Amino acid sequence: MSLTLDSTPRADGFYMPAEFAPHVGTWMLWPQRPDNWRLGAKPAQKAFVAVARAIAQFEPVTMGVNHNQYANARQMLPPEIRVVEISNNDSWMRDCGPTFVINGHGMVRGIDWKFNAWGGLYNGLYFPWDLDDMVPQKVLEIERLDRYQAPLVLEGGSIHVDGEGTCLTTAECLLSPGRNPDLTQEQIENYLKDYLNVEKVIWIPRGVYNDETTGHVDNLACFLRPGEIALTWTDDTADPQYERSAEAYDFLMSQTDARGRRFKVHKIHQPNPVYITAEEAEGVDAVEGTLPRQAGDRLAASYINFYFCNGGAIVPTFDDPHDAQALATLQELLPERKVVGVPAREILLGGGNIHCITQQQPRG
Ligand code: KQY
Repeated sequence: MSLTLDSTPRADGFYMPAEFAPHVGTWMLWPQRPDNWRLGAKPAQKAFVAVARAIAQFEPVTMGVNHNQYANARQMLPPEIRVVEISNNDSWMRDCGPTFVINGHGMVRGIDWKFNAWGGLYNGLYFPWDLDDMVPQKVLEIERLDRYQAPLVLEGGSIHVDGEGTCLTTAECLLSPGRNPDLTQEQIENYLKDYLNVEKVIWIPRGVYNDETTGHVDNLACFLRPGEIALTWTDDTADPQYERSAEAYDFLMSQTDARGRRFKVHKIHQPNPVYITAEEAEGVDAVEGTLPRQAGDRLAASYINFYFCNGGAIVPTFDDPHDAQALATLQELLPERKVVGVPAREILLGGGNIHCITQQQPRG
């Protein structure tokens, strides 16, 4: 049975654990829409398979797939990956999927946020998004987990928690007019406190330059452990990312977390600027209502968009001279895990990266 509850996680003693806490598995969705993924999503499907395989070395993976791609996904994915039919508009499980919460007694529930494709009719990235919006309910039904319905438009990529009372987000994203224009910052913060059960929300001003999510935090910064943050960085003062990363660094250094700790911030140098080629742009169908892809557009490439799984960290690589340093630095910072690089340009071309296409289901 999966009930819809009318209380909040905070009222019931549930909270969102950090991504680096133990998982029972990972959820993903299969890419297919030709107006977002080039060449009918064939290259993206291979990249998603590589990510799923990398995660499956560490924990079980479930792939949700539309009915008309079931046979193809089943055949492309190894047998240890569970494939289930879940209708969806696109494949961003981090953003449209449930946020799982746990209590201290082994129980797990899910938060079903409102999803409007990163900005609804104001500046959303495609229309419609009704199938994506039903993904949390379906995942929770499959797992027989109870569901909280949050009265807030929010994607999972716009929040990170340390599991000890602190939430990281960006003002650029959560205060953007396409999401909750009728709510004040204080009201949004109170919802985050009630649903994630956190004590403190850290509002970093802006996310990554040209990020089509309007500045999701998961591309800019993440917790490595309580009190420690990794931040995407560039030393090139002429790069528009420089002032965003410098602003985030200065801001984070001025803050303390819910337990009063000052943050230790580790800079991870970004890849060289990545642009869509003419060939890549031509491979994407032009559809009114979907964000167009144009040759020369700068993509929001960042190593921070990586995913923690049990004993591992799956990190995007870009065939870039900075790849090796990013992997080595993350490995040094996460000695208890195996850091695995997966080529991710095809995922980046769709507007996100490895963190955006994955969703952890925590162990209760
Ligand atoms: O979380 C993300 N980065 C997803 C972006 C959606 C892109 C749709 N084109």
